[in-house]
Amino acid sequence: MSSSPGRTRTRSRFAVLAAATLLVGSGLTVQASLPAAAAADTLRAAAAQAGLFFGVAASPGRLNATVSREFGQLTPENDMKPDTIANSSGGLQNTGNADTLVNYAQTNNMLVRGHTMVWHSQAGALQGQSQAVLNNFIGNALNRWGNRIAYWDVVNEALEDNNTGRRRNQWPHTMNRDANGDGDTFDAGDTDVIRDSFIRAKQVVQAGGLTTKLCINDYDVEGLTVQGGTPNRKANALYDIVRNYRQYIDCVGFQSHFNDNPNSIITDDLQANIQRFADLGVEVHITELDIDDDLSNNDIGAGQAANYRKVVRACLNVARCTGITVWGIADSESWRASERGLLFTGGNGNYQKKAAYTAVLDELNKGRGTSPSNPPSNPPSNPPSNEPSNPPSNPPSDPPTSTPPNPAGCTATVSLNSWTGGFVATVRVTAGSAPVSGWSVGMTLPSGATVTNAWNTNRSGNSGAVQFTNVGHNGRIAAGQSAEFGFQGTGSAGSLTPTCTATA
Ligand code: 9MR
Repeated sequence: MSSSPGRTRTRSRFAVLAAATLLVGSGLTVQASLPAAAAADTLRAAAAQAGLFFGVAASPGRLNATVSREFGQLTPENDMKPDTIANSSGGLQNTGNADTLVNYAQTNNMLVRGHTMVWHSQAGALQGQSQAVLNNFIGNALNRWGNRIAYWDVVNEALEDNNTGRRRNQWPHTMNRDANGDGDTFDAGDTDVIRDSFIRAKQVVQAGGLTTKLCINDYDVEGLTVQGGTPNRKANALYDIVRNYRQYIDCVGFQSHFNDNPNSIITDDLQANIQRFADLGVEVHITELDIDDDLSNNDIGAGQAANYRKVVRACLNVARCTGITVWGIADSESWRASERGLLFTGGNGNYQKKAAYTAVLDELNKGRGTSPSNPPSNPPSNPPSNEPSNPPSNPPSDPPTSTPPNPAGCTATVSLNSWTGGFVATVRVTAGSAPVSGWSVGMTLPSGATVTNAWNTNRSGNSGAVQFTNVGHNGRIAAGQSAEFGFQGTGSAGSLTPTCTATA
């Protein structure tokens, strides 16, 4: 299972050499996709060559030589959580361990991810407090470490378990108010702890001229689907949050604690899901990666090393997937030691590399690229950047436009997120009083608007009258239920009026 550093280095360089020789020997030119540099022999160096960070979660007691050698980014596993550093008015306390970690990262040229501010768990003295107190804590935490923290998890785990797609029914989310009872929190007088916390964080970042990026982080949001091909409603709900509040949110964390739970498996549409978030213009990170070594109950079937390879490849293939963090160094020191989910065995600084380590290093050394079944990212040439200096308390997204309800068949609604020169449209298809087994949505784009990219749909046409039909996994919709697809375009979308037809 394990290999010494020397053996790993020799093998990696040899593999690259062999690949290059093969191509030249067969009369082909060496492709640009081959790594230009020699294969790196640490995770942090290999990741840096590929243009992303590879990090680890740790506590001060685990800061041994392996950490700074192998990892280019550090997340405090527990030491920046409110139950350690917040008092009941949102002031800071007990920041010693957090300072130790930030100092260590700075000394060793590692990025830091702050973890975490607004969370139902480990809230300590913040538990049950008001948005004003949360806002105070957000400001204090951001300002204490400033640009020494590259990314902050402002909101963590806001969505319920069991793939319901709902927000948690626990503080702080129970503070949300729908003042006029219209089913959303977008009106004057409404509050939404996610939006309001991000608005506060963005104000602090702007007021202080900070470069810190503001992230939302969650688990079981990694694939477009969960086991059995069911749509991942939790991922879709996170996507809606990021789309609606895009102007305050810079990055999305997929925790990626993969295990046998039907909602926590590695699905083949992981890359497509990373891509659709990236297409909103945010950075995507794999933030808490560990992979159960006993996946006998799920439908993946491959070993741990192959599963690690799959996850790393999915990130590498999306340009805006800019970092991967494993949730600990060695199995024995993990929060789920019995599942042996990490890259090293051993403990207390005396670590041995597992096959999963070698697989990750090898995959990182192959660099970025695209697989044929997953087209490259087509990011907006002019991504939304309209962050106001004084953000409004109302949401940034345009209100949905809709077709009239249809008794049977289906209806479609479009939500637009527009910026100068481009837009992202999210289309929700809802079955009427009977289930549908396929659907087709048509709409006419105004002149000058062109679709450049679409996901979760097949489309015909790029401008004028454009038709979108279901793909394999989202054609069947139960009565009253919905599926979503999206597309990105250049120009102005105007107001789109979709028509929906149920197909056989
Ligand atoms: O790994 C952390 C463990 O040491 C703590 O006891 C636990 C307490 O809730 O939190 C663990 O980290 C969690 C992280 O903060 C958020 N996502 C899930 C992680 C694993 O439970």
